[in-house]
Amino acid sequence: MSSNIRNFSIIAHIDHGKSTLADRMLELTGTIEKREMRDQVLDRMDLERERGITIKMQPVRMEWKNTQLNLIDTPGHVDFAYEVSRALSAVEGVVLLVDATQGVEAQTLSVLATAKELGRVIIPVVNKIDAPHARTEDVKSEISLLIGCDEDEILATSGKTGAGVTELLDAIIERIPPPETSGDKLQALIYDFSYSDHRGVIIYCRLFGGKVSKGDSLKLAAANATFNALEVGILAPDEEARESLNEGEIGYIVTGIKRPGVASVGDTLVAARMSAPALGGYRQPAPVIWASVYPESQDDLVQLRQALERLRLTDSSLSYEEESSGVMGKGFRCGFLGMLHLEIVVERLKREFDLPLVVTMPTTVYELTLANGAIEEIYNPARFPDDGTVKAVREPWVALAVMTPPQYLGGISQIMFDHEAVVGDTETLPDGKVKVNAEMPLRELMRTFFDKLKSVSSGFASLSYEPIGLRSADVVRLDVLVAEELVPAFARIVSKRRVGHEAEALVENLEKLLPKQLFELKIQAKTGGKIIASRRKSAMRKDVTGYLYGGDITRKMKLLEKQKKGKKKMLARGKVDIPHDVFLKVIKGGE
Ligand SMILES: Nc1nc2c(ncn2[C@@H]2O[C@H](COP(=O)(O)OP(=O)(O)OP(=O)(O)O)[C@@H](O)[C@H]2O)c(=O)[nH]1
Ligand SMILES: [Mg+2]
Repeated sequence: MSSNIRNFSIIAHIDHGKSTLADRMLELTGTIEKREMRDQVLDRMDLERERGITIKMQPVRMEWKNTQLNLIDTPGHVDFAYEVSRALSAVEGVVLLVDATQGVEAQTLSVLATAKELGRVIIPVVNKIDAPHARTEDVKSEISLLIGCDEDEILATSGKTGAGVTELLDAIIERIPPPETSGDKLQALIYDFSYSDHRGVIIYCRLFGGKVSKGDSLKLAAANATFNALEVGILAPDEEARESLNEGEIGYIVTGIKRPGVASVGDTLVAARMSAPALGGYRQPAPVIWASVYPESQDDLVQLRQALERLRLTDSSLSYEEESSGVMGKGFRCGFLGMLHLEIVVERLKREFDLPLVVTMPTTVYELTLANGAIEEIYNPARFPDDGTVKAVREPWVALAVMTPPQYLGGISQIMFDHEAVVGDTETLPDGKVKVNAEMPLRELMRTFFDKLKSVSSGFASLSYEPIGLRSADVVRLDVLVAEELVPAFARIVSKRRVGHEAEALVENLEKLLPKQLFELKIQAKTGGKIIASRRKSAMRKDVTGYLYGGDITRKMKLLEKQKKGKKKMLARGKVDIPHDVFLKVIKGGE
């Protein structure tokens, strides 16, 4: 049976055309009718469609020349590398795409390394060959040097026109081996989930051995939880129920489990009796940055906890822990894989669960040695001591590889200097691009370094990084006061050499973003007990409700009454309402 199955993934640097190529495969194999087709059809979340990026891996079953093809599309953004590694543990081979107009980029190297490490068969492909600036032949030779293959092993495709896609589907059947199976006993690796109120947790898995049918009694090995399969089926790309799933296949199983925290990615699904041993599983991803998320009203705390539990089912790289802060009450300290991940999670919480939230400035972790010798880890800037009780601070650093055409080196050196990078050696690659190796504090990488890199290189430079441990840090806490009240959510930890500049930029930005009040608004930045920057925002000229309601005093009173109620609920706020989007903008701006 499984000799007619091929499991593969498409991997590439961001935007090199993975999802668009998948569209053409779905069309050619007749999986999706042409009239039902839309661009990047596998990008199913609203957020993915709006931003034109893939956030979650997405499996889909196709049929080609009597062979069952299970494709898993993967995201290309560096924050979602964990999705790629999970997808790759469910497949035997990969299609490695390289954009013919861009050539090999930083993430090309890192996804290739992941595929090699796992011993996956690699089919190299030059994509976007239709594009006016395609350098198909040059890029072929870059790839052949990179992976040490012959140029004639490299395929050429266009996800836009469909050129070369038939040949690619044939090559997948020829070059990628059918799944090897581990025997008759059920052994399925869980690589993802979804959740529905009616059906509970829905498991997405790859069967390495055995078979699972509707009604079977099953067990999650690590969680030691049993359940009956309420439904089994495949994703095409919508769920399609089947009688059973067989060894080597990829599909879904409806569990009915509604308790949170039972199912985890990387667990093995086995038969409830006579069970096979668990499979290898996955490494837990290590969060890179943390931010605290508080409900605007403490009444929503339980709801926020539920929302996070729910979200974690579909995003296993999110981690969180309850915490409480004096001013803001109870909330959650959440760990993220990067700034984009943070932004996506906050946006999803807001949209999918409709919760007004306060999110603190994201920060990396700091290891403090206190005057009494005790060692403490700080994840929340508002808790960073500001009173001289700290003897030493260490913070995480990363090793960075930047690939760029040489003409942008000047600009890149400048931003590296601004971001406290220690620049190492540079190499010139076969295509003339330069690879710069450097080390920098993770804090500085998170301070919009990536956006600046893109802008000084007109989008041509690319970046990958990995953690290299803790180093000593020269940082202080910077506080913000609005109308003479501390706003803990705006507190941040900044390097001493930049504190003045950062304070100025911050008050200036807030002056722009905060809405006018009925009184003159004071916005101040403070460090070590001293105000170091300050701005005043002038008061509103007249009562705006006046003209809106044409003097209808009862309606106006009602409105004011309503506002008063709203305000009472808002624990995180003082005299001044700080709108949610201001929080988000300040955090995103990173300055
Ligand atoms: N000219 C041309 N443009 C393409 C082709 N394939 C994709 N594009 C364009 O490239 C952009 C990115 O395409 P996607 O398919 O979303 O790329 P991706 O690799 O899935 O991106 P991520 O999932 O975010 O990493 C879109 O604007 C596409 O229209 C192609 O074959 N030719
Ligand atoms: Mg995509």
